[in-house]
Amino acid sequence: MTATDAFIGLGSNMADPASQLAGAVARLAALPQTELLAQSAFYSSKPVGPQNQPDFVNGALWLRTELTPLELLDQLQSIEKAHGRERVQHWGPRTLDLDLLLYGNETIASARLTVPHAELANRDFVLQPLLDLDPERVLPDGRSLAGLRQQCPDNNLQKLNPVAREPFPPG
Ligand code: A4P
Ligand code: MG
Repeated sequence: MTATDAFIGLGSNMADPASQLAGAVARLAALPQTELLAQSAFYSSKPVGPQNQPDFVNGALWLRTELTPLELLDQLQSIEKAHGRERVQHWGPRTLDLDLLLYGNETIASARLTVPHAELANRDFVLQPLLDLDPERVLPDGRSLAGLRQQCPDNNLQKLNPVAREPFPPG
């Protein structure tokens, strides 16, 4: 079975967001048939969507996995559930949101899954953590993350204290 590089976006704005993200990183690092290659810095950001909610903390992970995209989505959703995630309001507050941002160079459009993530190009709190991990990365349609970052709206991204594990290139 060949392994595929997958990038996961993490977000939280409830119940101590930075520790929600840290807990999620530990769970993602322990996924079966999956290796954690690198972790971005965490950033605070102004909410996109309803404004009457706290700021978010966002970050991203680089995984190498033998799980299929849907198997990975199942795992992400069960981790969200373990963190007490309840789906109440679209784009509303959440204890933990895990998005499959990129899966290799694949484009997926199915009922449960859109990859690359539908809002990736419009979100500095997704693009900047991805750029931390892989500044050269290009989307399946040929657009570069760096080019998208220059054009996307500003959500007052602030880098938080360095996280325990600094990004490192995959071996
Ligand atoms: N789904 C489809 N594609 C994917 C994918 N690539 N990754 C489906 C994960 N899930 C995907 O998600 C709804 C459905 O999307 C899932 O059942 C899955 O089958 P959800 O998380 O339950 O619903 P939601 O919150 O209504 O929408 P969604 O799309 O997750 O919201 P987003 O786009 O994640 O946005 N502002 C800041 N600053 N930082 C944030 O992190 N996040 C959101 C949520 C809004 N504003 C934010 C932030
Ligand atoms: Mg989501």
